[in-house]
Amino acid sequence: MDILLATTNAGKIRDFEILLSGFSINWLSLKDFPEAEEVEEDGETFTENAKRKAIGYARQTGILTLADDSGLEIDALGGAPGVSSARFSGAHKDHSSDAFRIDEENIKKVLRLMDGVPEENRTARFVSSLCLADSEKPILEAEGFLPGRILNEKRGTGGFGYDPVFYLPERGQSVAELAREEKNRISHRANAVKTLRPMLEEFLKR
Ligand code: ITT
Repeated sequence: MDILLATTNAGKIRDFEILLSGFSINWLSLKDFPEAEEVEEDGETFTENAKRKAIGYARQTGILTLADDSGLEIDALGGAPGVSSARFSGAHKDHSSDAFRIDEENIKKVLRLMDGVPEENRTARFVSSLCLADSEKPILEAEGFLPGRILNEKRGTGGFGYDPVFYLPERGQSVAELAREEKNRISHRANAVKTLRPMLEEFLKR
């Protein structure tokens, strides 16, 4: 069976290469549909945006589509950047070549807003919402979380997005300091895929 993994984010694609191995699925990417237009993400929740992306790309391509909407919720900022994580600094991605610079701007804004916030109030979580949909409706949905803390400065060079400022106290490392395989054992996205996996296996048997 063909399924389109619909994301424009190279970091997510690298994570999914590990997370989605082992399914008997022919995974397609947006490179296979260069004419597809980016779907508007104006929902109020990760779940809603994942649904919009999955249905939006399925409608354009006629292929079953898996989408991920994800981001960072910081308690001291009332849950921000939340669904605005990708555009927190105000910069919007036009080409993937800008992704690194946009991540840097987003991180700078988080560090600025968190300046002076005491250790005990720096709690946060990563969230990943997954949706598999056809052109009409969601078919499977799953969510995963990763709790942690916001650092005072960047640490590590791996991963993408907010990984360098997201600290895992029980490991004594930021997510950007984890090996790629390690991140993909414990991440919010890994936890969402853990929930999705049995449902997807069941769906493939139908
Ligand atoms: P698509 O919608 O095309 O998938 P996107 O980058 O716009 O790409 P989102 O709207 O879901 O994706 O935004 C996700 C934001 O959260 C973005 O700023 C990422 O850098 C950040 N993010 C998501 N997962 C992350 C992870 O595993 N580590 C660090 N940051 C992450």
